[in-house]
Amino acid sequence: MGADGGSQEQVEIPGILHLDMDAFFASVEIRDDPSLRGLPVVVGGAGARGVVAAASYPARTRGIRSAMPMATARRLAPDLLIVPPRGDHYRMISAQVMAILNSVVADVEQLSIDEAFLDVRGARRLFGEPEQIAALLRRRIRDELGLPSSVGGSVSRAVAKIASAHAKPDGQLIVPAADTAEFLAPLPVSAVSGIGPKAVAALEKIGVHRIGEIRDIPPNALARVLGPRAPEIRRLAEGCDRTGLGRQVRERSLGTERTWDEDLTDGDEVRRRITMMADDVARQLRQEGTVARTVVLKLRSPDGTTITRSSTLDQPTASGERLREHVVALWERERHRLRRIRLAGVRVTHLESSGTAPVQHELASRSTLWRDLETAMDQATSRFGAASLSRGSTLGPASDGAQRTEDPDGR
Ligand code: TTP
Ligand code: MG
Ligand code: MG
Repeated sequence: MGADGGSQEQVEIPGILHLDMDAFFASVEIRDDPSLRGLPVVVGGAGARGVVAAASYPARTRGIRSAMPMATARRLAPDLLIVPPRGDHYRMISAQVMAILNSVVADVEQLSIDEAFLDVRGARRLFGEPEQIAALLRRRIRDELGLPSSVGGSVSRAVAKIASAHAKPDGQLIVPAADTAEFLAPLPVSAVSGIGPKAVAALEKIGVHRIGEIRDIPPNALARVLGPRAPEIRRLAEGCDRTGLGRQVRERSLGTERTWDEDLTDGDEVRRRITMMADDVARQLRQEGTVARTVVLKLRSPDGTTITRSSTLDQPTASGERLREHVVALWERERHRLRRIRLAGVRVTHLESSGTAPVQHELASRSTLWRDLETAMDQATSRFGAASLSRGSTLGPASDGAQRTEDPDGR
């Protein structure tokens, strides 16, 4: 670790923490009424249609879980103690928990009422290594609020979340970067947040039960089962995920679209327009320091028929050249469906901060070339305005000689 110098070393510190309160609503009720301690307690509606919101750990040893019908819980534990929920009270205590986290760590991203991600890499000088910071946070929550919590730590938010679940109840587990794949390997695939029952069933069909087995599945087969998230989940299984905070905004998208007064009927013209849009979107990505994993092409004909097609990249990118390749390929595939185009749009989703996204290793020299070129274009654009520059292939035949001619019909 740390062989590649300062910033690499910084990335390899397991300083992404996930803190989650243990049996949150139930623990609050037990704190406020100590006679409940050690008993099978649930918080939830006691009526015929009641559901378990939270179950104390003694209730869990009887098989009781959140979201279970109360009738089922009662059957599992006839001595069950049911406490009606007090939403405002839990929200107030949640705010107290978050205040403690924010008093120690600058980068806190609250995820739900009882959990947050923290990036503690900047807090080390003041408070020590991630293990010590995790212990400090848990101790303060215990001392000041009388509540148990658990913390997981890793180089990646996804692994930190798995580690906190692993550490429960009332524990902490910090997974060093080099041990990540080994830690994940024996865990069931359902431990990965976002792999739901459907994906679990599909993975089982191809013989994958544990996270480690994901590594043995060829990329194409995995993509068929997991869709666009396949590359991300493979990287996770390989211990290579480095996604930090701020990914909560991932459903954000960014893009541009245009409607024309006169329909576009010339396919090459459409192609030039969407190429320019891809460049524009890439420039927006670079301006805000993000990279995108998915690019979406939208086309509408005058009669309102709309086609939306997306393509997932193996590596997230902010390169106009990469986006262009995908958008043009989508267009080539769909162009026979729409004779006239009234509206076209290019949009990117699955955004990540470019600081935390994996570096693009493959095609290093070519993509470096493009990145340099595109950075130069950004600088020129900010000095002279967007109209001053566009790539050769958007300009049509005259200037195309300067470009590589990957374009199948050469214009
Ligand atoms: P969780 O953190 O998912 O669960 P938990 O804190 O009860 O237990 P754990 O120790 O496993 O973290 O949810 C936090 C609170 O959100 C939980 O105490 C009650 C509420 N909640 C519901 O109301 N319904 C649900 O289905 C779930 C999962 C949680
Ligand atoms: Mg919890
Ligand atoms: Mg939670």
